[in-house]
Amino acid sequence: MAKSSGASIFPSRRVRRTPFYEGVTAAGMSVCTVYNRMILPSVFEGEVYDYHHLKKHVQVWDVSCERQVAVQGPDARRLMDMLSPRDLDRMADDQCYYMPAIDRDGGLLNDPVLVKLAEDHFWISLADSDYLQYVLGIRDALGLDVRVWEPDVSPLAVQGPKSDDLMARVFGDAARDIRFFRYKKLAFEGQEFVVARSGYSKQGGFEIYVEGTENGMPLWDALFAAGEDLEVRAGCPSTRERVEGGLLSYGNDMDRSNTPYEIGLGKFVNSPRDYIGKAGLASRSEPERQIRAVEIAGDELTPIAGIWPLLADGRKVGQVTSAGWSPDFNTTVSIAMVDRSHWDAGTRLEVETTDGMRPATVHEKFWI
Ligand code: THG
Repeated sequence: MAKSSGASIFPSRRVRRTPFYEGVTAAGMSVCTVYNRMILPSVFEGEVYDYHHLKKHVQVWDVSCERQVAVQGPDARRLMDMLSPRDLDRMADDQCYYMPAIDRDGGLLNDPVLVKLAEDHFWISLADSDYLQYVLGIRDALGLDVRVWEPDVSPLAVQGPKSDDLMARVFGDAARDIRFFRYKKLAFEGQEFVVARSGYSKQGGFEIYVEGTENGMPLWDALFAAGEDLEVRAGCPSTRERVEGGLLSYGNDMDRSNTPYEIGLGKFVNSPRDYIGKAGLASRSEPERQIRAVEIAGDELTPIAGIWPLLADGRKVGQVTSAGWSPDFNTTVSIAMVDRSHWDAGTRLEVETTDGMRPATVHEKFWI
């Protein structure tokens, strides 16, 4: 008999609830995970239902767990210049940058979105790792005059093809004019929020950086009231959709053993400054392995939890780190780290899944 997975999470201050907790519970959150020590919904109606709905309509996602590290003060830019491999000189005042965060050796510590609020004020929108402590350590070691803290800011994502219509109804037509990875400060009930065109899906959409826990549920309710005829639903990042799109997940697809070059972010290693890790990275710019899209043959597999080894002639040449059945492409799509010797498009491999060996093929590109 299959083991029950019917356990629930014990209430605790260590596992934080979000400002939208009441909303996601009422909307039928059926599975959740923990990310940056905060609840992150994983499933509402069902993984396949949620996936199709995301691609057809519009969803509101509680991604509060994308916590911000706020960096503000006279030395804010000096601190960011130490942390960022990406050149910040041309970053506009209303811009967001996908930024590899690295240690001295070039090992990845996080892959945040950096939001520039002002010359002396940034938010680092984190993936799942305790990067705040690293930032504090660098600040204190260098004795910089800058405040570093976790503000009461909780991103709420609006994703899907009808995102523009829903956002225009709640924030006005100005939302439609926001460009990719840019933001505007838009008002809801007298409160101004940073609203960016970004998000962890390839379906288009926005992220509202909701400041003030008390503002969470009024905004949540307004989005659902305004979007009824758009068939708005509560949603969350979809593993299959983000794997189709090649969106990486820190802790799954990469960790400190990887460099930005290995995960395809070499293009974001371009800062002229002497940032931490510059020398370490310099010797690692020709990686021996890299992220690849890999198609796995056969029918739907038991979900991955951990890694699936990739083999060529019985020898390990990589590992699959994220995978899921794609209803639209009628195959199992995956993200893998593959050795140079076997990373060319079309290379045929074998993957040791939870359900046994399966044929696998390195794809030219991700699916969407
Ligand atoms: N939004 C915000 N914060 C976040 C995420 C987010 N923090 C955690 C996590 N997601 C960080 N990781 C990513 C991974 C991919 C992208 C954003 C954050 C992403 N990538 C696009 C792509 O690869 O196509 C665009 C990258 C670019 O070229 O600029 O969007 O989602 N606030």
